[in-house]
Amino acid sequence: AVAEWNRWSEVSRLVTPHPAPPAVPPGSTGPLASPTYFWGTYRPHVYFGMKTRSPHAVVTGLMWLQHGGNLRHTSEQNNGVSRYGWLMHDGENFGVQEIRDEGLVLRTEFVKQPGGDHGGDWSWRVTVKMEGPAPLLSLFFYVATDGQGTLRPVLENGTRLAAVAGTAEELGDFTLTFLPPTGEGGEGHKYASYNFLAAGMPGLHRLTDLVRQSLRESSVFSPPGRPRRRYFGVSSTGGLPGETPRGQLLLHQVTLEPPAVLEVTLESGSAAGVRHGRLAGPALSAALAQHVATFERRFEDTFGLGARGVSLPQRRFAQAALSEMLGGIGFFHGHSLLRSEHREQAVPGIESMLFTAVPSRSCFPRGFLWDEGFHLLLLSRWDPALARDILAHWLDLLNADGWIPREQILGDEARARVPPEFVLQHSETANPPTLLLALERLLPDAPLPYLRRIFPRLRAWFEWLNRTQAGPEPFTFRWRGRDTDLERFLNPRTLSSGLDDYPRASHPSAEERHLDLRCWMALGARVLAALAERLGEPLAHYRDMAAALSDNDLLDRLHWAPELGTFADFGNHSAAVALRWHRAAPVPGRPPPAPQLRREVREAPRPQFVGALGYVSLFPLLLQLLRADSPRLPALLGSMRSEKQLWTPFGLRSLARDSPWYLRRNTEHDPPYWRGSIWVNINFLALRALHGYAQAAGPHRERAAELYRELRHNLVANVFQQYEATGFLWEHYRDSDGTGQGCHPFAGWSALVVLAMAEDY
Ligand code: 6A9
Repeated sequence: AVAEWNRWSEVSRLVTPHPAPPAVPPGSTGPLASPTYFWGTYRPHVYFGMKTRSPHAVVTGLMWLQHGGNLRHTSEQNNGVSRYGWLMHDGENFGVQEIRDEGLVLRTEFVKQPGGDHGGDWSWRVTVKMEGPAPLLSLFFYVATDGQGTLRPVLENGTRLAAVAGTAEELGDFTLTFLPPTGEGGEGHKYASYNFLAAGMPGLHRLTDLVRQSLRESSVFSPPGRPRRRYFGVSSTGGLPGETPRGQLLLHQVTLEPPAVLEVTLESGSAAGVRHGRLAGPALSAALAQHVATFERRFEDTFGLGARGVSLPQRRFAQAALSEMLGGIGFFHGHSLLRSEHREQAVPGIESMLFTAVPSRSCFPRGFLWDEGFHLLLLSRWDPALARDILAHWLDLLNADGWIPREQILGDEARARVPPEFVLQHSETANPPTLLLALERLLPDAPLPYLRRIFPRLRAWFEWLNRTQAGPEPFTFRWRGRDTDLERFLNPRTLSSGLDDYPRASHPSAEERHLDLRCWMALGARVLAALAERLGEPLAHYRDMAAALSDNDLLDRLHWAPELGTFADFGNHSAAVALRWHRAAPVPGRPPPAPQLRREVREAPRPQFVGALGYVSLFPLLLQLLRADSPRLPALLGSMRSEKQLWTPFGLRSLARDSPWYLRRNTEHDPPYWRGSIWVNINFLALRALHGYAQAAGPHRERAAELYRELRHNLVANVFQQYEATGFLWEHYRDSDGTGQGCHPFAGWSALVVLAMAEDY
């Protein structure tokens, strides 16, 4: 009975919010407290859309269809949309995006205008042009409710949805107006056909299907004096059968031949008294021009790239990298699905809301814990208040134990984009505490009341890490939740570390000590000590811990591998492992069994240091725990600069070229990931550290300065060159030729290149 009770209480703690007062004060995200952050492009998983920061927000969005092609809506990769991304976005009031889709060029712009008590007004302008022959093009503008609010269509001539009058809880009354299209440059009348759809909204993740299923090739486009053409138009006879609606969808379809300019305005009922005319046409052009000028000025004031003589194409690239991160900020609501060691079935997590940037609008349009710390390094330079707000949202995800799930898959829309095997968040799984890296930067200018609110939560989170990820000996740490299936992987992964397939001890065990985690804990203790000091709270605990974890002799004793000449993990390890094809014995009368790739261990594992030179080995340098006069620095700098090991003309590769795991697959289906590729987040840490060592007096200062200069040049030049060639930032870059790899666009931590360009660490 006692065991039963314990199990029950552990599961219930898992889904109980932490008792500390919320870091985001109740009401502070709403339209009265934060009017300029109420509406935003907080739907990074669609090419163009906006919503409010409300739990059951009204959402707006755009789909388009080149007749004969595919319906476009959610941000994808490799679907023929060869480029998309925000060229300018200030994270608050304005943005300009360019999309290229098989000869079609769309420019999507928005401007917000304050006024009233419900987040003010906004306007959209969508400009479409064709490079090459112009097919018939349909643009679908929609508005939907999800759980609350009502929408009323205002029709013109029975088929043109001229406006939508709506009302919702936090948003109040509003009017969305679809202005008639005009020609290029906003001139003249543009011939167009119209369709409209009013339907029950079965869930936001079903929107694309709903619209696709309602298309019928029965509409006719008949411009005066020209041939008539049939096209696919939405019709209420279509739709998804048998689903109970969660809200309403109203959709306005405009069909025309590019070029054209289309404008949409949202006017808030409560701004009626303060508005000076509608924000459309020439007024919208003027507002956009003014925002562009302000953005340019603010970008230069913040990063000073012009003053350093950075070329215009590189400056445009840097603006786009920052803008994609800002335009990638989302507002999510819902709960995660959790796996507890104490329960068979998935446990629904705490109902929460999260305001966060995302690593990638196409592949990973949701929050990731350690990615966010890197995002905040950049965001905190552009808009410290925004960065503080995002950090506070993350800290409010803390449960009673002090745990924050690594990947935030909140709600159906987010869940629809994740393969089922990745959905469950495991309650023993940590992730590097990079939020503290960001806090270290925010600390000097952050208001005390804010710091006071977040302190208890940071403390609880750090204590959770300290308690649950403790290693086998004092002052050692071990990532929990490594893969346990020993036959399946060349090297069992360590997803919690963020470095997924980076080679660790071949046989996961409780004896392991992980170097990177120990360094993260040293950094965490240092930042908490600084925070406690700023608040006048007791700090001895953190100061002592930081001192112990930064003690270079102790670090040497626990992690310096004399036989390898580097720092390393320690664990039960065999270097003699390989994947081999296996065929089970055939059973008579049955088809021959399919061969399987299985791991063979040719030499028994034993407790030893793990010889896998790469990012993990560099951590004492990366987080600047090594003293500037450390006798270990030359070895680390040497491995960094060696082309046989980590150096490439494009940045530092993740794993040494002479490592047995270099570019090795982990299973038949898992290509190498952190086994050679160049990752911008770690290269950024390297630059930051080299910059630090180049500034500190010590015997290795010159060498550090030299590496710093070369590495910065290589990294920036390659990420820029790949952007010019492909139009995207990428998840990681191939070490042999610098080619962008993995997901794109990936303006998460790859956008840190902006700080490297600005030499702002
Ligand atoms: C898979 C498949 C397209 C992996 O950037 C987010 C994370 C990092 O935190 C981590 O360090 N990425 C890195 O190793 C991507 C993780 C994606 C996991 C979900 C779903 C979707 O199909």
